[in-house]
Amino acid sequence: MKSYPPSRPSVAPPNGVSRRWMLKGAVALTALGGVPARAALSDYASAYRPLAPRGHVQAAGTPQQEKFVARQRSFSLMDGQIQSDNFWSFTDDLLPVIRVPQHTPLTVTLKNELAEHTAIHWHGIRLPNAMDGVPYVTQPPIEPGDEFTYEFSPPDTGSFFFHPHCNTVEQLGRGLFGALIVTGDETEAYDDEILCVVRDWRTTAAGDLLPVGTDEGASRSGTFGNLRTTNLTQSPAYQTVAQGDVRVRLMNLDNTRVMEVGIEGAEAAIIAIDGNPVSPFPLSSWRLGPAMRLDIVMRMPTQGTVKLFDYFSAQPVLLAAFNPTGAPLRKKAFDPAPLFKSDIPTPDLTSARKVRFDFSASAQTQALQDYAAEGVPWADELCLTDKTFWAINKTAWPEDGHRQAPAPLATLRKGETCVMELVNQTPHMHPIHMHGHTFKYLSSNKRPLPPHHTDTVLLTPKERVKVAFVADNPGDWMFHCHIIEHQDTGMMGMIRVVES
Ligand SMILES: [Cu+2]
Repeated sequence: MKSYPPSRPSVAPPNGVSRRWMLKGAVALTALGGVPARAALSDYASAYRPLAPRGHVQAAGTPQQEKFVARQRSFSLMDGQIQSDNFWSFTDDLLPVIRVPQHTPLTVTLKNELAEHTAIHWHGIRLPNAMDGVPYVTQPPIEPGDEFTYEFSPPDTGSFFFHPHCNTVEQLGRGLFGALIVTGDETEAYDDEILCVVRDWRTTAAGDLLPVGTDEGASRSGTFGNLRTTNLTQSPAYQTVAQGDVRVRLMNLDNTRVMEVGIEGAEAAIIAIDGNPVSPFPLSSWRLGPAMRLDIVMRMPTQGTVKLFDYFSAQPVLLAAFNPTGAPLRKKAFDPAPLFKSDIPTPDLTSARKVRFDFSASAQTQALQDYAAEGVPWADELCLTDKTFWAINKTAWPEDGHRQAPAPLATLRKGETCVMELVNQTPHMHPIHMHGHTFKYLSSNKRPLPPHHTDTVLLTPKERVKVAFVADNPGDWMFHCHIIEHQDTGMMGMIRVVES
């Protein structure tokens, strides 16, 4: 076994960037000490071309069908450092990647050959409620031996992913996940594209999987893995890419880890956040909680290695390294092609309903599994744990002492704009995700960020963030922290959107 963090190759920071490298390390260290890195809005100022107006309607492609079989499989990663016949995956590829054009009908049939029920939630996709993949809430659990077919046409372009929504610590922890890329957002083709899926694995000394969380982790920042991977190889992953403007689709698909990413050795710009196009602005560093994605364009140099770092660690961790190949493709100064604007409805802030959510520790400690023992239809031992450490508005999922489905945290009328104030009362970070809708980021009391849309808002300790969205998608939608152990131990609720 190698020590943790994994040893990096003996490369020094690129010439000329050592000071920046050191500074960012210092920022990360400061943040680890509980003081989040601060940035001013001016740090995100950009002279690049802004987001392109939608201006065209993407034609749907040929309907696409996928067949998944969730079951136990054997995989060996990192030259055998992780070797287990007890991975759980959707396909014979541990990391399935679906690419589908925007608005194209996508059909995914999931056969469950696990020994427990499962489902697929399509993170960030604004789809019909019945396709959202939350057992008991949007569909019956897919029991062992059963099948369920998901059918939807992704309305938004971008970098998304999917995973189960019960016993998620274990099911996602053992490998039930994949990437969903919805194409059709590029105004000009980039010269190359790279998918970077970053996640940790917890293993025994022998390399077998240890997917379960711990009470200690669940009640704090979460349980961290001991081996870091990029695209299922040991970080850093090395890749050869074209000498031009290269798109990187970076996904943090870890259960727990918050990263602060940056690129050294190339000019780089952020072009999309959680899949949602933004007017390109320079990438200095960007913080990504679990489930968060970032699309970057970098101008590859004619020579030299470009490095993707996670600075949110005692020492910066090299996640990936890119080496240029072929002939130079771009001669003009770096000005990344912007993406097409998304079709996310514009919130009407003048008539918005304002709702405040406080994320805090929970006062509840009672066992909850007796709900399942009593046959409560919406609950079982896979969807509940026997611990509640966390709460939203003092309510843990499920509500204390009630023998009924938890009441919605809020009920919204279809079409109304909701402004949410998300208040983190804890000393920990929480990436807050809502299903079926996409937030417009409005403001923060600590960490002002440029205008963008997002499906997962990272709250730093004691931070207050305001977001807005149009509640245009009827149904019961989960609203929860995406540090999976926090979700599983109470920091989860539901928001109902009703036909007016
Ligand atoms: Cu959390």
